[in-house]
Amino acid sequence: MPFELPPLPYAYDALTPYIDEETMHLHHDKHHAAYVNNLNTATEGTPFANMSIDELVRNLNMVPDDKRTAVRNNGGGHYNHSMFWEIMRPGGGGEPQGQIAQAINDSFGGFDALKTEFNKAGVGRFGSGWAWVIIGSDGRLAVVSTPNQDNPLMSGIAESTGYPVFGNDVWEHAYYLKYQNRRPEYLEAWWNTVNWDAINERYNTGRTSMGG
Ligand code: MN3
Repeated sequence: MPFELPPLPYAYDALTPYIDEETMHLHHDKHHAAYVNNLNTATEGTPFANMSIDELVRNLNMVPDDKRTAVRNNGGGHYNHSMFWEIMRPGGGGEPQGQIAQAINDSFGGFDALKTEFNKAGVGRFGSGWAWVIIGSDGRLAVVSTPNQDNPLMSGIAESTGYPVFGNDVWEHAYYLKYQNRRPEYLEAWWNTVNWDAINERYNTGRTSMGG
């Protein structure tokens, strides 16, 4: 099978009390696994099966019409969740570190302002989707949100495009067992899980890929 479910890079209970163990099992072992399986079914026997997931979500316009929706939803799901596990860690959170800290100050005027804008984007996403911090075409960071499993690499398809430095999953499957309908509480608590080292790595990758 060309696309594979990456193992969770820490224990299932490692993000407690912010994200509970049962949610992590369901989210990784069932939801993410389903995106990978469905993506493999949709791309089986096609050249898209040999692309990296990054390349695939950047080139959805190359996918034939009859497969594009399946690849958009499940390829997006695979990319987004692979990113999501990476940019969290046990003992995470705190103030931004490294180059991203400066970029946050330059683009938002400070971390508190970023959190306010990001949480608002997450609360404001009707139904299911993601809140993101992207590198925009002007090279600055910006907060956007996308519906479903779209992501900002899907140029020509997503509502907002750019390089996704990090994002938070606001589908109910990400938080409902612990937070029920309290999405704002989940968004606030989630900052205690972020892995600034991994976010700095993605920031550098994004700057390189955008030619800046
Ligand atoms: Mn999810």
